[in-house]
Amino acid sequence: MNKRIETEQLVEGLVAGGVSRREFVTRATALGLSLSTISLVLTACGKKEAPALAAGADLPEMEKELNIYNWSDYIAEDTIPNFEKEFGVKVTYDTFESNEEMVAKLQAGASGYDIVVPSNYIVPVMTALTLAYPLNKKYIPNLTNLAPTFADPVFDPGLVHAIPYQWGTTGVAYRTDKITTPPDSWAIFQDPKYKGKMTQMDDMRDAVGAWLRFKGHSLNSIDPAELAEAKADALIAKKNLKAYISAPVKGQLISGDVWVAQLWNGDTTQARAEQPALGYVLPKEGCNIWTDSLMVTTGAKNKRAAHEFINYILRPDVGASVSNFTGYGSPNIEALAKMTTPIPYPTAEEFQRLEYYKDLGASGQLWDQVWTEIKSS
Ligand code: N2P
Repeated sequence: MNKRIETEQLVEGLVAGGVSRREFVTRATALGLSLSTISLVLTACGKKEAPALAAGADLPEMEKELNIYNWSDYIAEDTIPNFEKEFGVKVTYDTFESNEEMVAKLQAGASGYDIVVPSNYIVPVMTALTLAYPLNKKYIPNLTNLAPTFADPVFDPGLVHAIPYQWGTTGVAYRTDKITTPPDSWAIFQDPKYKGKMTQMDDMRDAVGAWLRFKGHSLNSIDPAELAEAKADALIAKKNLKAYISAPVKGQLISGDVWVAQLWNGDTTQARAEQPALGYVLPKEGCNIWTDSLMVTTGAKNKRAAHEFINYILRPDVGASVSNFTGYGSPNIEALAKMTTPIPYPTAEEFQRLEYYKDLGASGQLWDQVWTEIKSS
């Protein structure tokens, strides 16, 4: 059956009540609908099967286990062992490479994860999908350590579901011994001189967003003509790319298999510890800034331990040690003061080149289509 007709029938089933919300999410995901589209439809159809969760409910005594699902290379080596020792909690720790991978795992059900780490634009989507548990602030007194910029974020006003963990940018990492003039534009990926030595992120928002900015458009554009233009530019670049790959590209930058990679600032800093000939630039056309947050899942079996972990991360010394390892900015103002190389929040001038992702709403479907066409051609 044609995808459009199947999608329409699925939405009709949801509206008529023949298709449950859970079944809708499973089938819509299988049809390739974006998370933002799914959440938009669910929101429009009300939340009958998922009554609003009581915020601020009292939690039981500390549990003995905690299951965390975080981005790779995104915590200091001693953060988890120290928590386990101090609180007598056994932590199971798994990693993911993209927001989509993480949400898909939760939607599949029974993941067992108590804490996950979504990026800003995914927080409202997860809230609409009722995957996020409303936090009880009484168990998180260290919240007062958050810098004012992070204390009431647009993606979660009042910090109801998500507590800022790290922030960073998605720019360009390059080997300073191979590319002697710092690349100042996304145009580098279209230069055949470095064919086979370059990579872009394996992430729809990053890979397409770069080309939108390249032509002076917003990273959040939903204009079909602008997206068609971005697709054309992405395809010119694709001829020169070795792969679409995210965090794991670090090893290839270190070895010299890759010379130029679209990458996050902190992961570049981590790679630089092993390969000093690594630079990082924010292209002049602009790029993405993001905030990732700690979120307790609705299905968490260890909610008290999850709250305790968030409060622990918000300690100044723990926050500083996390950011010293990851190379990312800390939203914790007390931690910043203790960091070896504190990363200052961007100035207003720098912000003119930076943009946060926003949820794409129903246009997520158009983006999905553009990304699928880029990857398959
Ligand atoms: C972890 C970097 C994750 C940041 N390696 C993506 N928002």
